[in-house]
Amino acid sequence: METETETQGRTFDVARVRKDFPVLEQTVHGKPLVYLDNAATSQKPLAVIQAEEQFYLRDNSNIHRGVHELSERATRAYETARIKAQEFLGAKESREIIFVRGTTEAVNLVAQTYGRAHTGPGDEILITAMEHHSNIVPWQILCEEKGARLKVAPVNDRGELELEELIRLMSGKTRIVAVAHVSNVLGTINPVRAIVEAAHARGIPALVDGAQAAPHLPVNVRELDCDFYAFSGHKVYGPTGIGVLYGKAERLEAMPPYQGGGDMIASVSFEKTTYNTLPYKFEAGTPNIAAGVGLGAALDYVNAIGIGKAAEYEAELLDYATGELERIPGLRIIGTAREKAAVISFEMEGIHPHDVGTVLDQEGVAVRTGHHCAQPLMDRFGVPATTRASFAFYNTKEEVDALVRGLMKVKEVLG
Ligand code: C6P
Repeated sequence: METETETQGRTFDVARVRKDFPVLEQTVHGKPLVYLDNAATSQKPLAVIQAEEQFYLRDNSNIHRGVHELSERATRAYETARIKAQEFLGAKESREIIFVRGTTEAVNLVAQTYGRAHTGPGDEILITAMEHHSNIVPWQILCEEKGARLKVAPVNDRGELELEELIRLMSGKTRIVAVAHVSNVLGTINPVRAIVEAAHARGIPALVDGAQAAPHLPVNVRELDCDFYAFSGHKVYGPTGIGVLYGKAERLEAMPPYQGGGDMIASVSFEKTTYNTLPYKFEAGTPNIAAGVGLGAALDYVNAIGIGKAAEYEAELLDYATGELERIPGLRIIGTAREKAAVISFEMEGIHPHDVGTVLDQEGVAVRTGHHCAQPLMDRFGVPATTRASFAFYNTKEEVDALVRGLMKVKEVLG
């Protein structure tokens, strides 16, 4: 008789994929590790680990500065990663790819440059109720500084964005619309193409927080037509400390620089400094070069897997896990959008999420508990915290079964 994994294997060879992730082959508290905290950070395939290692073993040098062989190699590797990111996002030009530390820095960059240049007293910044703190707080800082107002579009009880309300909130005072492509708590996939279109029809630029989308959905910034798109390397099977801000060239050209320092200048004198061309104008100082190289390897890896195929497989896992969790008495799933990525937040009647997570950990099952950096969304659903299981293409239905067994244990111990 074939196992569940073998059945899945006809379309997606998860057993083979898992071999690429050495970290998955371990026991935790004497139980096989079941890693379901992928929305926080995903695990890294050997190809990524080796790319970073090889960089430090062979090519380590600073970039854009030296004429020597190592510096040229390092520069080539870093700039090749930029082209890979360009292709991954379907951007028109590689100079539209700004390397940053992650999604958080990308949003702060836009708020502090585009935002500061275009926002004044009485203006509005429009976001949604399902944003991560990193797509809320940078805008609040801007609003506070400029005397502007943060407007928030609501979500319904299923955790879907109320699109008509969002569009109704767009006004002549709106300076930017900033929305998550996929919610890190609810898994909701937002209709970003429609949002961008509505914003543009009113002359408003749009930023998309793609932190939870880039690892799970095919993304094409030219089709979305968004002005800015941000994602983090560490969620897309790459290293921490590197991420991407995509911006349309004409927007980036018109923006003031973010930070001052080396590499972002064309010339410096005490009287006047002129700035470098794109993308370097926004990349002051020595970046995380090895992580950039690792991100390039991660994008190669994801392309080889095929993000569309991975998305189909993850959708299958989501269906299975949703069905299994719904059968557990007293468990309520928060976030039941029709368009959903493989993230399941839930609460268990009478049991604090922190205790759920602690018991699951003893069973080898890693989930995240807490407010998931989305406190306003917790308030919207009237909960202080949730337990969240988030899946990647290396997870299996057997691991979903292990989660369910762990939750039965939680009920036995704490229920
Ligand atoms: N969410 C989670 O467990 P950084 O930390 O810069 O790589 O990504 C920030 C971020 C921005 N937007 C969304 C939608 C996110 O989910 C995250 C990170 C993690 O949900 C860590 S809090």
